[in-house]
Amino acid sequence: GGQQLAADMPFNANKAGEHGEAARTPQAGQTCPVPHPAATGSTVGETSASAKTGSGVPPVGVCPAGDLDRVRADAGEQRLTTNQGVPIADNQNSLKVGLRGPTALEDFILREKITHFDHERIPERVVHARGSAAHGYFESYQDLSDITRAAPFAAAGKRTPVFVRFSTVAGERGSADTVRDVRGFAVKFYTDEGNWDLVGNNIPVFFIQDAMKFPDLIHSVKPEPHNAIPQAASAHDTFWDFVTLMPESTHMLMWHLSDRAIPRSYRTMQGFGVHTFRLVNAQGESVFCKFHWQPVGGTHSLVWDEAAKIIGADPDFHRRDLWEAIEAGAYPEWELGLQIFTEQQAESFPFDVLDATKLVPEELVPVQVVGKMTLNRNPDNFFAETEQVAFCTAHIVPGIDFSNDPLLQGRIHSYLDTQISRLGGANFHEIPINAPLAPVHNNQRDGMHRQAVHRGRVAYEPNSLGGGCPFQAGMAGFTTARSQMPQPPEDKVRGKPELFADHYSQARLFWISQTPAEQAHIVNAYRFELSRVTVPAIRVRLLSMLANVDPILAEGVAQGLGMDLPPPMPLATDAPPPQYEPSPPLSLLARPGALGVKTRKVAILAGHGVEADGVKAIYADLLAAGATPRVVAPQLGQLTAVDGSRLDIEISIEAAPAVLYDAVIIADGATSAAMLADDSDARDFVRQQYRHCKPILAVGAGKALLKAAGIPAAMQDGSPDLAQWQVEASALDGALAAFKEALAGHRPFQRETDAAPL
Ligand code: HDD
Repeated sequence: GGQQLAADMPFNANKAGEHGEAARTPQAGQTCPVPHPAATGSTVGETSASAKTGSGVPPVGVCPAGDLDRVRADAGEQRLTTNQGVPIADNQNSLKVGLRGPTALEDFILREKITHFDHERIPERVVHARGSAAHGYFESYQDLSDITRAAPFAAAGKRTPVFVRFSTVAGERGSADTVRDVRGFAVKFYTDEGNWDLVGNNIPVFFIQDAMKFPDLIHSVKPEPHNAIPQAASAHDTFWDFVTLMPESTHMLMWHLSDRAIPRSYRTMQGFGVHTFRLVNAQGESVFCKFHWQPVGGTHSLVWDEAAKIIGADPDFHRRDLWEAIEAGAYPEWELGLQIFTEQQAESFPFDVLDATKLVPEELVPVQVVGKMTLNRNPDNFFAETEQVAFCTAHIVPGIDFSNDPLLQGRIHSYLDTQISRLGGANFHEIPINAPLAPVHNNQRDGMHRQAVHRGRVAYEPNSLGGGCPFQAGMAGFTTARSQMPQPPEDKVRGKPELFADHYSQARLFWISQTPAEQAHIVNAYRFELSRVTVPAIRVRLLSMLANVDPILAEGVAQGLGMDLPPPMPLATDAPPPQYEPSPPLSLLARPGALGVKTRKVAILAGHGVEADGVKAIYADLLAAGATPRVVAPQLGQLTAVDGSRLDIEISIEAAPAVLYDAVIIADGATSAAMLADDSDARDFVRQQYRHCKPILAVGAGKALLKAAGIPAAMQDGSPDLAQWQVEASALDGALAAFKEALAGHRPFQRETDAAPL
C-alpha cells in the first residue's frame, strides 16, 4: 500500500485520521514486509549453523544475521503499539480534557513515548565517537593450527562472521568524516570459541608508549576545554604543545601528517593491530605476531585541500561511500597479513617489539597473507549495531595472546571499563550485536537489564547440586603463552626499556620511504597544522624535533612557517641510532589495488546544446566498466541537446561539487560549453579537478570551459602524461580508454601545483 499512498497523497496520509470517525481506522503500515530468510529458500538453516560453528558458508547478504534474526524487527503490515504491545489508534493527538483543554496526566501513551524519547541518547565514545560499520565474514586461506589454535584459522576456507567499525578519533559523533585524523579499524570476529576483537587503526604505530599517557594525549587533541574549539582537528595549540613535549610521538606524527590521515575511503585504507601480539598453538607454543589488513582495492587518499572542502560538501563522505559500495554489491575486501617472528628474533631487532611507536619493517619480517575479509551487509539499524557495538582489546580467544606492550596492557583494562558507563552496565555483552555466537555459560548473575533467564538454584562453583556444571574447560580452554626466553625475576618499577628512548630512527625510516609527492604533502601538512598554532615556542619545539628526523623535512617546514631552523632537540639516548634502508611498502603508492575504475565517480559536465549522443556513449562505456557516471549541469531538470533531444540531468553542480568526483569529462557542444564557461560553479568544478590532480577529459568544444576556468594554456590542449585529454568526438574511444586507465591509477601527482618548497 505504501506506493499507492505516496502517489495519491503527497502529505501525511494519517493526518486524514485526525478528525472525527476516521481516527478509528488507522492506515495500514507504510513499509513493505521484509521476507524472513526462512521464506527465501533453504539457506537459513545453513546460516544459523555457520553462525554457530563458523565453518559453513554464510549466504551473501545475511551474514551473520543467523543470530540477529531473533531481534530484527520490521513494522511492515503491523499495527502501531505501545511498548507493552497495546494497540494505538491515534498517534497525532494527546489526550485532552476537551478539544481546547489541558492534557491529561493519565495519557500513558504520550508519557511513554516522550519518556522514551527523552532517553534516546547514550554517551558517545570518549574517543572514536564518529564511525560507520558493516557486517561480513573472514575466510582463512589455510590451516594455521601449527602456529595458532585460534578458531578462525582452523581450516582452509573456514568462514567466521565479523562486524567491522571504522572511525575517526578526535571528533564528536556528528563530526565530519574527512578531517585529518587517525582512523579506527575495529574488527569483531564471532568465532566458535567466543568473540575476538582486533581493535586496530589505519596506522601501524601510536603516539605514546605507555597507557599512562593516553588521557593526556586525548585531552590535548580534543576540543580545548575552555571554549570547546576546534572540533575534530589536531591543528591547535594544546595538541602540538603536548606532542612536542613527548618526542616519542615523532614517528606517529609523520604518519598523522601524511596522506594516510585523509583516506579516500574506508575501503582503501590499510588496517593494523599495532601492538605485538602472540599466537599460541594447541601445544602452548607461541610466536610473536603483528596483524595487517591490506585493502584489495588498494590504498588511496585525498589531498588536503580536497578533504577540507569535502567537510562542507558532504560531511558523511566516508560513511556514504561504505554504505553505497555495499548496497551496490561492490563488497569491500581486505586480506589479512601476519608478520610472525620468535622471541629470539625479536631480541636481535634494533628496536623493542613492545614499543608501540615502532613498526617491524617488512624487509625484516615479511607479511604472510593468510585470509580475506569481505564486508557484504550494511547494518539494519545504526544505533542498535554501529553505536552499541562494544570492542574490547581484552576480547581474545584461545590461540591469541597479549604481549607485555605497556600500551596494550593498559587498553586491556580501559575498553571493558568504558563500555560499562557507555552502555549502562555490566550486561552489555548481551546486546545482540555484542553477543557471541558461541554459547555462554558461567555463574555471573543479575545487574542492570539482564536478558538471560538463568534456571536452577546453582550460581556458584564448585557445586554438586548442579552436577558440577558449568565445568572448567580444561585443556580445551584458554592456555596462555609460555615464554621461550628465561624470565629473570624483576622488581616492580615505573620506567621504560632502553630501546624505547630512540624516538627518531623510524620517523626517518618513514620519511625516506615516501615518494617526493608524499614528502611534499607531509611538509605542507606540518605547515598547515603549525600555522594554526598560536604560541611561537611550540613551533620552535616542533622544528627542533623534526631536525632530528631529516634536514630536508625540517628545512621545508621551517620555510613554510617563515622561521629559521633551531638546533635539534637533545636526544634521550647516547646509543648510536639504528640505520634503516627505505622500506617501499610504507608508501601509499605501493598498493595500487585491484579496484580499477569500479565504483569511481565521474562527472559528465554538460549544458543546453550538448552533443547528446556523445554523452550517452561515454555514460554507457563508464557504466559498463563499473564506474559511476553522473550527468552534472548547472541546475536540475532536462537539457535540450543540439539535435533537439532531451537529456535528464542527474544532479546540479552546487549539490555535488567537484570534490565528490574522482574525475570529470566535459561534454562536446559549443552552446553547452559556453553555458558552462559562464557558470562560476562549473569553472570552480574544473579548477578543483585540476588542482586535485584528477583525470580531465574535454571533448571537442568542451575545451572552452578549461580556458574560462583559467587552466594553464599549455594544458588546455591536453597532456595525456598528466591525465588530461582534449579530443574531438571522433577520437573519443582512444582517449576514453586512456582516461579510464588514469582513473584506475587514482591521480597523477606530477600535475600537482600545491607542492611544498622542497
Ligand atoms: Fe583505543 C576506542 C584503537 C589506544 C582507550 N580505540 C577505540 C576504537 C579504536 C581504538 C579503533 C574504537 C572502537 C569502536 O569502533 O568502537 N586505541 C586504538 C588503538 C590504540 C588505542 C589502535 C593504540 C595502539 N585506546 C588506546 C589506549 C586507551 C584506549 C592506550 C586507554 C588506555 N579506545 C579507548 C577507549 C575507547 C577506545 C576509551 C573509546 C570507546 C571504546 O573504547 O569503546 O576505551
